[in-house]
Amino acid sequence: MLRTPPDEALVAGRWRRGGGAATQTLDPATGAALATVHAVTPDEVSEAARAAARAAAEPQWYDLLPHQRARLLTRVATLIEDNAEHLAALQTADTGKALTETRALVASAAATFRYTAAALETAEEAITPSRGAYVTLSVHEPIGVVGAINPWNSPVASDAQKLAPALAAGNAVLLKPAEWTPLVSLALGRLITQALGELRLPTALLAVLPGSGRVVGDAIVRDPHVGRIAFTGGTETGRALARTAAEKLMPVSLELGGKSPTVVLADADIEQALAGVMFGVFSSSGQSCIAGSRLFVARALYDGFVGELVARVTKLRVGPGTRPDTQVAPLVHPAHRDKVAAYVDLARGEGARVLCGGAAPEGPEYADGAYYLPTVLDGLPNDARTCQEEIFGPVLVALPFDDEEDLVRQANDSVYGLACGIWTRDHRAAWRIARRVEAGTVWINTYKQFSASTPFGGMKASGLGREKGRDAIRAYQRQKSLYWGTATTPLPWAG
Ligand code: TXE
Repeated sequence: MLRTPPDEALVAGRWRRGGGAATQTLDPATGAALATVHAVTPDEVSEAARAAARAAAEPQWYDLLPHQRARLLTRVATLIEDNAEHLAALQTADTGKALTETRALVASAAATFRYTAAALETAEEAITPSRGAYVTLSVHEPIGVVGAINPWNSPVASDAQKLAPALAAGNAVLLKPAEWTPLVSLALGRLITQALGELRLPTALLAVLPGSGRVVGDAIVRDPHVGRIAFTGGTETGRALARTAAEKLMPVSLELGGKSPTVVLADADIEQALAGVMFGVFSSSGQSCIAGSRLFVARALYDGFVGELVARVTKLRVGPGTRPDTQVAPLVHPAHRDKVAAYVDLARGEGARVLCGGAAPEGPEYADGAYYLPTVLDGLPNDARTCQEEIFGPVLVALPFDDEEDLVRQANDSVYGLACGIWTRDHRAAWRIARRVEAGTVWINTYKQFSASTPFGGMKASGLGREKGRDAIRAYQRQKSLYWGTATTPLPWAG
């Protein structure tokens, strides 16, 4: 029996029912109601932000040395590991994702906390080369209060990617989960408050504030105590948020959408490429910013490769996330499934061939869930809307290319620049293409691998800034320079 967290938000260090509107979260596999969650109000956001600012300034937190703050992160990592099955089941119920995927996301959340603790303990400040009678140091200090705003697709992992470095940096954090999927963030918040309590740290260092983006998200961004925003979500939302942040001259990091090219060269290992292309776009039912949703195949291979791909895609197992053999689980919400279906209708209108999928699966086991069949389209030019806009569902569009120039031109002909996959045995071609494609991450003979130690983020309309890696902590700090005079003679104006 799945335990859902109580209907309580974490405001100013205390768990209590939010004073805003109630929403029902749904299990997208069945359409059944999972839990009721009350949103917080803008006044509660303000209360949480004030309390967070006080907590961030309290000596028992502010004065901790890095290795002491790291203890909080390692404790959270252990608590996540101890509760891994529960968190994975909760995320599967809330987002629909397959258990194999949510288990991996929970493991990655724990790894992020553990890695960030190690990075924190080993991060060094700089003594810069002196150019006079002084010693110069460059040091980093917390910002104070950070807002972390996340979407619905991978909450536990995207929460950890922001919370771990923001806390490591010495801040307090206001976390806003997405409207459709608040449960895992609320459960994670409980674990972090437990760790804060055990270490006798102020619980107001974390707030978990469910509610809509328009009301709660906006209140977080505008709050005068909030000095930095870390955002993952849609490009238009990110742009709007950056405009508000500009008024406050507040730094933002934006992890936004993508329409990532995945490229099969003529000499590719076909078996690997077929599996990699399918995994790259259809895992998470395509609801992944890094989904390899535009497939470019060398023209000589095109018909054979796409034909075999379609034969295999039709055999992918579609089912509830809880079934161990499910490969393509339901989408997050019926409304999102309808949006994806509308995109496929648009593709038909643009003249696409629907090679497989293009509909919800039939049968009583799918009737009440937000299912959509994995879909392969082709026959469209790269400037069609279907090839340019992020669909965020199990929809792949295939295009041929003639040569490397043609490939790079088409791959870069996109507002996005998040990721790219290259399948080839030619290491020189892989190198050339990897360096020429505008993408924050390039995978060569692999796809969707992720590591806590490797920076992640987008170019162009895919975002600003990087998450993960050693530098993630620094992105949540302010840099300060210190000059320490060593002269025994007075400055020129003395006397
Ligand atoms: O994202 P939103 P949505 C893409 C994907 C998807 C589309 C819309 O194409 O179909 O975006 O998804 C909060 N001020 N991606 O509607 O609206 C919101 O409450 C402050 C790509 O879910 O961007 C949620 O917590 N916050 C993506 C978060 O922002 C605001 C992942 C994201 O919501 C706000 C998800 C505001 N004015 C969707 N408005 C990826 N790159 O992984 C909304 N929010």
